[in-house]
Amino acid sequence: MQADNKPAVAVIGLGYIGLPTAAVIARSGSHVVGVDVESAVVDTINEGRIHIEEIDLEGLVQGVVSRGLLRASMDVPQADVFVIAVPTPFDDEHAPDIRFVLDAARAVAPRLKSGDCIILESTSPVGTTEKLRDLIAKERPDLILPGLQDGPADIAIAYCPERVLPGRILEELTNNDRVIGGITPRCARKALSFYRRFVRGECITSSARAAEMTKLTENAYRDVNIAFANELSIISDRLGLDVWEVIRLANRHPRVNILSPGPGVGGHCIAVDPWFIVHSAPDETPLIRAARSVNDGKIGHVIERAEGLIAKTSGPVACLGLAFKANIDDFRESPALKIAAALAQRHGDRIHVVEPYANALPAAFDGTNARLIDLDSAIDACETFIVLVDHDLFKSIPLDERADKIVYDTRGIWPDQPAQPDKPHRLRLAS
Ligand code: SAJ
Repeated sequence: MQADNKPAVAVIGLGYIGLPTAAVIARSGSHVVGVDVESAVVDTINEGRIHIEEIDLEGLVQGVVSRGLLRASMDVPQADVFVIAVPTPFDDEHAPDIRFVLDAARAVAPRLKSGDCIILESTSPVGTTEKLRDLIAKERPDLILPGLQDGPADIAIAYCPERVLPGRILEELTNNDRVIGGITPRCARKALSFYRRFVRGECITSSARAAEMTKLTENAYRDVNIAFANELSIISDRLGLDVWEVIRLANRHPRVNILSPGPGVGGHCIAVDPWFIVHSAPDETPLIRAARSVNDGKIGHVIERAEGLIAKTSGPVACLGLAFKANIDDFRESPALKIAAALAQRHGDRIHVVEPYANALPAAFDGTNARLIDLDSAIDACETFIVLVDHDLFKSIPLDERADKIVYDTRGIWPDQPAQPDKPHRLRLAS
């Protein structure tokens, strides 16, 4: 414990969640050591710079590093609280891979002393926090661990999922409610006293298993609801209806709130986490599994519809956007990128990509003749527009600059797009 009674903290994993978390904790006055296996990441942070894009993060990191409250290291130090925020990917069979969590626990084990608290924040299948506890028990037989023996434990272990939205991470880290699941109620209370130092949202305590399931449930809920919207868009296309109008009208019902269809679901959370639930209860998850398949299937549907449009038109085609969602520079697991790259593979000479967040076309376009161009050039050169991402830049194109375009709008950003006589105007729908 520091002289001012604030806990010394180690944050293991300095990615999209770990780095902002480390910086926010440091801002509250604790000395934080961020640990990462990448030496380049460690060096960057120690220079007060950052290796990821997130609004306001660079200034915060610069401030806490220069005040000596945050430093990065490749080694786990001694600390009072250890926060683990490492990736939990899945393998080819969609089975969760918790290897990095267990590696982190192994690295923490030798540093533990009585009174310490370990908190896992990585999205994890139910039971992972107990596996982490079991690993520590093996590595440190000298310590009493929670839930294994009667009486007070030496170490508190809890699960507290992150819930932040990329692009709003700093605000949501502080203001969102947090679910804090202890292996025992004592563990939960210990972790609660830590989070209260920097979280303004409400902190609710529960068990580690319930907290693990809560995180998976949140993202599966969103996936299922987006799948409903995507299925509606395909039904509307079949029936010749404007899906955006149908949703707008249905949402006027006081208990209906349909999400937005799109070209598919991207990112590393919503398209991944539902599989963790399916994997742990394969026979009980037909709905969650079907949602995944509808959302993944939407990509192929959009490619097929776009192909039809390209076949009916001539001249250059502008694909608007590559990011997995609006106003971010993250292209990983992006449906927009998959669609634009598939079109480029088949019609490279005609495909022009507009992506304000890219300096060059990603590797998926290698070997194609597709070109990255700016929006003004696309407006001048392309008669056909395929909207794949709802970036503000695209939304702001006024009607008079696009009225004569043939538009396939998978995001519904231009509801005022006029029908063109002899042009397939229905393709402006998210069909
Ligand atoms: N999308 C749609 N239609 C919609 C909403 C989203 O097609 O109506 C698509 C987006 O375009 C994107 C994907 O879904 O491709 C996911 O985007 P998102 O903004 O819904 O979510 P993420 O992946 O950026 O962040 C989610 C959040 N979870 C929930 O909203 C339940 C965030 O709070 C989590 O912290 C994050 O996952 C995570 O790390 O788990």
